Amino acid sequence: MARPNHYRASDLFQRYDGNPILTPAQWPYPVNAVFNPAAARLGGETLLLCRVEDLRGFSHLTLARSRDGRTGWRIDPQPTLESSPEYREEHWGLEDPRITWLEEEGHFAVTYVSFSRGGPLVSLITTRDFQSFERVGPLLPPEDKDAALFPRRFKGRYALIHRPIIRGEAHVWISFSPDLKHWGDHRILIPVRPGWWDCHRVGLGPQPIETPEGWLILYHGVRLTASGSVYRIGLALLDLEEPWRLVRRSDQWVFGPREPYERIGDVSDVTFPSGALVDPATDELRVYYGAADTSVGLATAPFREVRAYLQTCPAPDPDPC
Ligand code: BMA
Repeated sequence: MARPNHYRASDLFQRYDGNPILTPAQWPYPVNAVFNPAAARLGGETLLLCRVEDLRGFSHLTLARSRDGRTGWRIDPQPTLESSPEYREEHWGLEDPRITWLEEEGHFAVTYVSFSRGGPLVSLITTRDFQSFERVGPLLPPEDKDAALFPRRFKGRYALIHRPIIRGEAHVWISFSPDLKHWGDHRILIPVRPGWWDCHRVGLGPQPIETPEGWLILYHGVRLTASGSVYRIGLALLDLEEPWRLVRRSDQWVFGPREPYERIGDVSDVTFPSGALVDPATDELRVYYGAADTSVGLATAPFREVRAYLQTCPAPDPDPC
């Protein structure tokens, strides 16, 4: 096993002083929890498409907008996207979206979990303006979660990162499609690491972010402990043109539950990253995350430093088991 490097990876990201930035108390209608938001930039504003859990325990998605991505959130007065009987796969609600801008299609792709009677599965909705939406429908069968598209094709094919559970194992996978409808060439991309902080489950965080060195991936890793699961955040780098190749992976987690709003909530000890944006003017990487399945937090890091840190991370062990 690799020796620990003594760089304190947990110093890379800073929590925003005003955390949590979105809470159920701010919501314009009664809700139980607001968490795991997808992020996008549109018309000079930051958009967060939040998972909102209602008082029956079902989730829908509601949009919040802000000029600076930190304060002054304007929240849609009612659910932006909610399940309806027409979409049977959304029987128990919509959860955990991620947003990717598809340049070639000229629209945003919102991948999310539809909670069907047969289990959670990955579905796709497209939109240009976050006012009108088109449901494409399920992409892959249950049980599957934590999915996002890459913003462009690779040798003619779109690529999707997702997290099926197969034989009880929860690794991150990548799959390919010529038309965003038919998926194949499925491969394990980021496996769980037995014994490590991410031994039990791993899942994609926000949509992949392109850098000159490769695709930056933030992922959540879960360890089951005597008092429940702990959800922390790690980093990985994928090859720019062959994204099924995992080039680097952080040994250490870079962020984890520490503050009361991350440690105490509906599900304790959860930091669940799901939206990220890079501000080109300030070189700041902003990561939006669900805190204890109850509220939304913001953590920031100098983008340059995150990329430099990844270069110090080892190439992954080809046989982590
Ligand atoms: C995962 C997902 C997330 C949730 C997390 C912690 O399996 O369901 O929506 O935030 O568990 O409870």
